[in-house]
Amino acid sequence: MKNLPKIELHHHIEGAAPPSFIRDLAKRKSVDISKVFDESGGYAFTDFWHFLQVYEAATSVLQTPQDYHDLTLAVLQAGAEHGVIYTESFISPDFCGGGDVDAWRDYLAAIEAAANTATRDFGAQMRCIVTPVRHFGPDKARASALCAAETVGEFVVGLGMGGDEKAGKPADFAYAFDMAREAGLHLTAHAGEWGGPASVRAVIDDLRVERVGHGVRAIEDPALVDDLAERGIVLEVCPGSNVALGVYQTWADHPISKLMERGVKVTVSTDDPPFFHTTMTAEYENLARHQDWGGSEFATVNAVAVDAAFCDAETKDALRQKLEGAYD
Ligand code: MCF
Ligand code: ZN
Repeated sequence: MKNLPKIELHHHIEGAAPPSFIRDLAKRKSVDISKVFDESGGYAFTDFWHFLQVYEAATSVLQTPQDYHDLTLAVLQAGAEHGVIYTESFISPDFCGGGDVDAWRDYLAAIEAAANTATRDFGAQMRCIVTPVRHFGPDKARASALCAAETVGEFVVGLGMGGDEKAGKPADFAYAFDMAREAGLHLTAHAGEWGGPASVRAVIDDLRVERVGHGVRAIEDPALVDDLAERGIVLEVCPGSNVALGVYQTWADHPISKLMERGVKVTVSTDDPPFFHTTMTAEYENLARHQDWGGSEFATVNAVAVDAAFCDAETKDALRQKLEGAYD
């Protein structure tokens, strides 16, 4: 399973930082973030809202373009060890340069340089989805969307939104998403994790996204499930994240297979792998074990992911070639 080629569409750059990477940076910068770790050295959080706080505290030690360069390289290398050949990563100008376009360009250049090194050295490709943080509010989202619009291209391919689904309403962010769409960016937003099915409906209607981050609680509204299937809206499903954060109690309870059976396009990602003690290999192994997935399901999610990826057609063709026959 480990070496099979995998496509990952939902992945937060800071959330992929191993605890050791964060601990070393904190030590070098003399920042005390000991409270984010448990006794065994992993990230410690009790629920979703605590997770958001720990995420922000842990990643506060990432302060320079060089830090993001080193992080990106480490993260892509770790992914490549689990067969990940293509990643779309959420990166936020709120964390990289405070929403200032010039500073954002510096961070982006460092991240893209690391991505190019990873492609050369590990065969792992990456694209950036500029991602405002919902609980930071619409003004910051607008600044992020401007950063995205100013840097759209081969590497910066989308605008996303992560964070607390209960903060504000999607319509508050429509200006930012409209600006990004007009600049030629693809669109996705987190919903249907803590916000329930209505939150999925809202990002589709008010932000007009092509993909939904998580989206799994759509399963609670049959009409919405039919709508997602008919319109071909793709869900970036992160089962291990959902189980770790308690959206579902067990892997067997997770609705990913039901969504697939109902005709919804689903993909599989890790979200924030070290936070949730997961990897792409672990996601696939748990799906095989608890949801009875085999070659055909794995081939399908990867094919859907390539179709739904925000990169150019040539890159997609090359990915399809790498996936050809891998799950037969
Ligand atoms: O998908 C998980 C859980 N649901 C919502 N948000 C996040 C997840 N992992 C990180 N985030 C948020 C977090 O609030 O995304 C932002 C963080 O501030 C970073 S996006 C580069
Ligand atoms: Zn996420």
